[in-house]
Amino acid sequence: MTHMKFLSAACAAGALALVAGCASTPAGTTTYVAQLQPMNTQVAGGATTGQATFIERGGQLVMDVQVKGAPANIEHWQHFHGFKDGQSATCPAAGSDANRDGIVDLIETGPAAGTTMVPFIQQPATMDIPHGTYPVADASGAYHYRVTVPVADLQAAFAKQFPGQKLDLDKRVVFIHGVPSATKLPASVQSLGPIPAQVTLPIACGVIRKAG
Ligand SMILES: [Cu+2]
Repeated sequence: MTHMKFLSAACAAGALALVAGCASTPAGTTTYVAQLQPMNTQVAGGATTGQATFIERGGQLVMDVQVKGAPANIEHWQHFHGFKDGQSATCPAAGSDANRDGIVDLIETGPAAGTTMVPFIQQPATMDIPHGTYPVADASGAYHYRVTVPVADLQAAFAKQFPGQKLDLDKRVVFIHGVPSATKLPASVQSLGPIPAQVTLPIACGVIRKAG
C-alpha cells in the first residue's frame, strides 16, 4: 500500500515518471468514439453499422472507421459534419425527413448535423470532399479505413475553411454515405450541387463522444 502510494506520488510529481513506470500510461492521449447507427435502410438494402475512433496523441490524429453492412463493392463517402457556430451536431431523427418522401437525404440532415466538414479520405488535410479517395466496401459490405494525420495540418486546413473554428470532435457527427448508382430514388431526394443523390445519401450516422 505504501509502495503504491509512493508510485502515484512519483507519477504526480513527474520527476520520477520513467523510474516509476508512469511512461507506459497513455498520458496525453485523447480518444473519441462514434457508434454508427443505420439510416435509410430501405434504400441501402440493409443496415450499415460500425464505429469511428479518433485517437489524438503526440500531435498525430489517428482516424479509424470500421463499417459493415454497407452496400457492397462501391466507394463510400464519409466525413464528419458539424456547425460553424460552435453548436453541437446530432444525428437526424425520422422527423428530419422534411419532405416526407421516406428518405432523410443529405440536405435534410442539415438542421440536426450542420454541414460537411472533414472528409475521411487518403489525405484528409486536403479537405477535398468531392475528389478525395474514399474507401470501397468489399463484397460483404465491410471496410476498414485508417489514416494518421498531423493534428496541426488538419487544424490549419480546417480553420482555413471554417475561420475561427477548431476541430472540436466532440461536437461533430460521422456520416457514411452511398448507395449503388443504379438505386432508384424519388426525384425529391436532394444532394449537393451536381453530385448524384446516390453518392451523398446518408446510410449511417454516429455522434462523436470523448471516451473515458
Ligand atoms: Cu458526409
